[in-house]
This record gives sequence, structure tokens and C-alpha cells, in this order.
Amino acid sequence: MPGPTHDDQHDGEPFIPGRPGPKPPPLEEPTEPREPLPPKKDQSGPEVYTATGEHLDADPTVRAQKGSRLTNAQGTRLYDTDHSLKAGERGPVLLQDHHLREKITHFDHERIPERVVHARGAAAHGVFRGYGTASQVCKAAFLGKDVETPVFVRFSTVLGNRGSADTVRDTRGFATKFYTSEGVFDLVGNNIPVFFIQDAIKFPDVVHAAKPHPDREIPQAQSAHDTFWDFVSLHTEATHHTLWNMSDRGIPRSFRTMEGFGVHTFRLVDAEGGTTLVKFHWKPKLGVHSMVWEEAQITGGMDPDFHRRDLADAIEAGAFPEWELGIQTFPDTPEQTFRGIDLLDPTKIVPEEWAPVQPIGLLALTANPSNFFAETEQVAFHPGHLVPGVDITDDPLLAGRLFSYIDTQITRLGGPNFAQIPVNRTHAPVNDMLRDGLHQSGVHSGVAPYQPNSLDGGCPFFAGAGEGAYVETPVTVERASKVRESPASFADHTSHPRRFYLSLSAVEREHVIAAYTFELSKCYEDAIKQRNLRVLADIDPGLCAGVAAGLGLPAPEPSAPLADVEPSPALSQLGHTWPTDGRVLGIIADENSDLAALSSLRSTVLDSGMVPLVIAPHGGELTGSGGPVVAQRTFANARSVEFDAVLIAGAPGMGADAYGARDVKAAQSAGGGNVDPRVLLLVSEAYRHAKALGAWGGGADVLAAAGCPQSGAGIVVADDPQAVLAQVTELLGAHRVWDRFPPGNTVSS
Ligand code: HDE
Repeated sequence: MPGPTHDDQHDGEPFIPGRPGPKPPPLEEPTEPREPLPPKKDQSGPEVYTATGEHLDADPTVRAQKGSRLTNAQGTRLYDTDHSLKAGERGPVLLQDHHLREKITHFDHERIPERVVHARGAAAHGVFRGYGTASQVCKAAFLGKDVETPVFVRFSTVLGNRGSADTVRDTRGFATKFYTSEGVFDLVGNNIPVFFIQDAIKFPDVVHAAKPHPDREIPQAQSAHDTFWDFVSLHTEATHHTLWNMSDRGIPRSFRTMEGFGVHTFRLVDAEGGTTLVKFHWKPKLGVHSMVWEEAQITGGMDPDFHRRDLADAIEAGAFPEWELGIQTFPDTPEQTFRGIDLLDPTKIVPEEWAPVQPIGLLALTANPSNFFAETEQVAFHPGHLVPGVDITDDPLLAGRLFSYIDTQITRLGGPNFAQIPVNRTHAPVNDMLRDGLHQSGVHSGVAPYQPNSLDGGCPFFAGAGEGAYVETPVTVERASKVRESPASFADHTSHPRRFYLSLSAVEREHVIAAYTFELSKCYEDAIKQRNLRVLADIDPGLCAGVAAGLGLPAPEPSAPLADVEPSPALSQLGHTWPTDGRVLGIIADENSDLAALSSLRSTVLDSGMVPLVIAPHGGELTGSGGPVVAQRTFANARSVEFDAVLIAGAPGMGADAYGARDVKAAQSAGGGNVDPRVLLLVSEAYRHAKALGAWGGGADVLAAAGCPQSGAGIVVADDPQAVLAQVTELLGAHRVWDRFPPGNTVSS
């Protein structure tokens, strides 16, 4: 009996190429005029009237598109949009063609400035549900038990332009807009818990250093260049963040498998006015996973939209990504320190072993945006969007951010009314006294937008703290001299990076050494390499020696005795078992594979929440014995990086479009036999990237031809495909077959 295909097995579910779902209806040429598609939830806005009182939409939904006929921006119907108005068919175009001018003028202004940092991003809608566990320390309504709050989350890279690749080595933004009943709260965090600098005044400098060189504008979306390494070696407070960037955290597997951090210490306020200092953490339900560097590089070329696609596909398939929000809590003492760590220093973290992360709510991303520009591009975050119960501290980095975000939106979104853009609109009632400005879309009533007034009946009235007003915590500010200085506690730039490095497993340290070596080897100036080696010598001599060896430079001695720090095991990504939901299995097959067994294997994979993608010599269907089986990928378009594990269902021969005869001969003479060279590449890469490999029905020969062992760490060969799958699934719980990485020089002291 033929096994299920994605054509017939999942009626009623959304269709995603390569994922379960119904077959889309055939494309037809439309002939009858019809209304636009009904609006989605995120295309709704408040009820709107024109200035003359016309009710714009009865349902009450403001839509960009209405009616079945093409109109101009004024709603006048058009009969043609393909021809300019001309004096005769071959004559000159007339200036009086207002439709041409409106169309071209609007087009000329379609682009807005991209974000100065975090330009490349992807976003999703979702919902946050409070556990109620934070209510003891925070009065914010959205943290109450089972309170559900709509959210919009944007993930981003920092350095690259809007069109840059997703998988570059960089920090990732993790910005969440909570549309709470008490106003908008933005938690504008990163996937790295510390920052490069301790004072906002240096932000333009660090960004100038990290962005492409101003003369040639290269490299794009990279820190592997002289100015970046010049800056971080001269501003050693950047060492901790840089070390995280050079670790596997700098190349996440997906947005779904990233942690998030609020970075700064915030102050929560309870119903009685009591305060607690906290650090925010987002913990992904799927675990924290990264790429290996070669994978990230290949993916950057093969699928620059990899993270964006992964997020959208997962949501579309109903595999909603989830994170738990947690807080580390610290007493709000006058010193604002915890076990000697200055909580106002954003280059420091408090180990989770000392202050456990306590879960306070669950975030699920449940819907993709309907329009990238309207939502993902126009969303405007601001750390100053706070709600009663959440207050700031005197972290000097945060202070600068509180100014910067609102300022940048004025340029980027063209004026001060960006809060009126649908994605930025609060869900709480607004009654402000802000008026006019570019792109004002409110038609305000009343004549007295000032307080107090007598002409508008005194409206709007103030709320007291008991009526939900945002009241700043009355923190005592001591009288002091004005200075441009940092406190002495900000001077320790080595002990925290050292703790991070010592908390990593041997293989993670090896990756850090390789990343530093790669990046510094891209610098032209030896002086910059040497200065960075001096910084590393003060973090860990093993790290310094490894990088120095790679660069062919002598390793300097530490400039001071090394800090005696206790490692924090929570900082390592290894040693955990994670759920396998959403993991992608590539299954190599051809007409000669046992297709009946393959079909039932696909069903088992789907039932366990993973994604099976059959990789075949050609598109369409495999129709051999036990078929048909639909191919989701072909030898021509699949690359190992897309898969978390690779299964080989038999020994597939050469694809119909295999490389030219010369390459095939080369592959064969290199021991590949009749196996398609692209399959050999795929398998050998998966092996090199420490992915689980499974084979049956002759698949072991492919392993051999690809130069991989047929047994050993993470290699499963058996007759029964289901038995292979069971073992591979178990291996996936650890994400990679870590033992496969060769032990390197990770000696540290
Ligand atoms: Fe930002 N940052 N930042 N930043 N940041 C921006 O705001 C800024 C910092 C972060 O998806 C900009 O709307 C200053 C830390 C994210 O739209 C800008 C300083 C953290 C995003 C800005 C920092 C962040 C931004 C550019 C030093 C982690 C993307 C466009 C004081 C806690 C938000 C924009 C999105 C974006 C300024 C440091 C996170 C220019 C001055 C620390 C996730 O306003």
C-alpha cells in the first residue's frame, strides 16, 4: 500500500513546503472582480471616521484595501495603470498624468531609513501568560496569574544591513512589546546578557568600530575586521561581551533556540511600594542551541534568510516557539550590589547558581505578521515604555537608551506620531495632550490640550497611584559633584569573562579559540592582534596560547595574577537533554529505497513533532516499490546545514543532473563509487558538524563512500529504519554528537 504523502495525509492544516499540510488549490487566472481577502487580526485598527464624519468601516476594521476595483489614493476608480497618458500612442508623456505622478512619487518614497543598528530582523505576534509568581514583587497587571497579554517580538542581528545574512557571528536582539491593559511595556533585550560598554556615551563609538570600514564599506555584518578589534582591545570592558560573541552564542541555530536577557538591572515595585532589583531572562522551551562556524558560513550563502524562514515556518506549521520569562531577584539595598557584583554594571552577570532564575510567565509566538513593512519594519521599541510595577535603575547604559530610542524613531518613522502606527498602538485607552506633528492621524476634540484647564471641563484628569498611574520610585539621589567618571567597581574587566570561559566545556572553549583565531586573522594590523592577545592573557592563558598559536604570534604573559573565580555551569550549552520538537531530519532516498518503510518512517517522525524532509535525486515523487513518496528536497537544492540529523535510506545512485562527467569521475576515483557527489558532500558535512547519522538498506555504503566510519559516536546503522530513528532521536536530545569534535588545546589555568 502506498504510504501517506503530504498531498493526502494532512487535510485541513496549513501547507508549508516540506511540512505537513494540505495541497494548495491550483492557481487560476481570476476573471471576476472580488473583494480583497478578509483582514487578519493584525490588520485591524480602531474604529475610524473621516474628518467629515464618514464611518470608514462598519466592522470595525481599518483596511488598507477595500472594494473590488483599483483606485488611486483618493479612492477614485482607475481604468488603466500600465500606460502613461501620452499625446498620441508614440507621442510625449503628459505632465498632467496625475496617476503616473502619484504612482511614481509614492514609489520613490517607499523606503525609510533602516535602523542604525539591529536593521536586519524578523518578528512574530504572540501571547504572554503570567504565572502570578511575580505578583509578590511586582504589581504589574500583566504578570498576574493567567493574565494573557498580546505581544509582538522582533529578533535581529546588530551589525548587518537590512538585507544581510541571518547566520553571521553577532549579538541577536530579542525585543518584546507587551500590549498590557496598563499601557505598552517593551523589554528590549539581547541574546547575550552583557554589553560592550558601561556608559551610553560610548555607543556611537563602539558601533562605528563594529560597522563596516567607512572607506570601502566592508565587511558586511562582521566583526572580523581591524576597527572592531582595535576598539575592543582598547576598551577592555568589552571583553566579556566579545567572549560571548566568539562563543557558540554568537551563531544561534535559530531564534527559537536562543535565550534572551534584559541585560540591565531593573527595579520591580509591589502593591505596597516595596522594591526588588531584578534581571530578566527568556528561556527557550526547545533549549539553547547553536550552529558550528562552518555551518553558519555555508548557511549564509545557501540560505541567508535561514533564521527568518525557520521562525515563520514553525509558526505557520503550528509549532509555536515558546519561552519562559524568568527573573533573578536581588534585595534593593543602597549599594545595589549582590555578593560583591555591582548590579548597575551591564558588563557583569550574577551566576544563576547564586540567584536562580524564577519563572514568572510563558511567551508563545502564534502568528506571523501579515505585512513585513507595516509591522516588523515599523515597530518601534523603547526601554522607556514601562508600566506601573516596572521601574529603571541608574545603570548609565540604560540612561542613554532611554533617550536614544524615542529619538531614533523620529528620523526612522518620520515624526513624533509613531505610536499611532497600528503595530505600535497601545491596547489601553489613550488620552494624551500630544498634538499635531507629521503623520498625525488622530482628529482630536476639545480646545484645551493643557492642564489644568477650565474650557474642556478639566479633561483629561490625573490618575492617582491607586488608579493605575505610573509613579516613579522615590529613590534618594545623593548630592554629589558632577563628574565624568566611572565607579571603581566598574574597573574589573577580567573576572567575569574569565568565569564565562571557565564555565564552558572543552569543545565550547575550542570553538571560542577557533572564533578568535578566525576573526583576528582577518585583521591587517599585527599590533591589533598582539593587543588582543594581551587582553586574552588576562582572561585565560590556555585561551591566549591557543589563539596565539593559530595566529603564529607569541603568547604574552598575564599582566596581573588571574582572578580566582568559581565557574557557573549554567553558562554551558552542553550537558542537558532537550525536547526534539521541530528538529529537522533529512532522509536521503531514491527509487531503489524501500519506499513503504520510508513512508511509515515519515509518519513516525511527524507524530513525534519533528520534520522529515525526503532528499531525492529529483523533484516530484519517488515511484519505486512501495511508493509513491513525495520529495521535499533534491540533491541539487539540499545542503547539510538545514538538517539536525541525516538518515540514509539505501544507497542512492547518481542524480539525473549530477555534476559534469569530470566531477563525477573525480568523485568516483576519490572512492565515492556510484554515489552522487552531492550526497557525499551532504553526508560528510553532517558528520563534520557532529550531527547524528543513521543508515539502513545499504546506506552504510554511503557513509563509507563519504569517508565516515560506519559505527561509533552518533552513527546508527541497522536493518530496521524505525530502530535507527529511535536511536537518532535520542541523540538529538543532546543537539549534537559532542564526542565527535576532536579534543584540542583547551588547557587553562
Ligand atoms: Fe539598542 N538601539 N542601544 N541596545 N537595541 C536600537 O533603536 C542604543 C543596547 C536593542 O527590534 C535603536 O529602534 C543605545 C543594549 C535591540 O526594533 C537605537 C545603546 C541592548 C534593538 C538603539 C543601546 C540593546 C535596539 C536602533 C547604548 C540590549 C532592536 C533602532 C546605551 C539590552 C529593536 C531602534 C528592534 C535598537 C540605541 C544598547 C538592544 C539607535 C544608545 C544594551 C534589541 O535607538
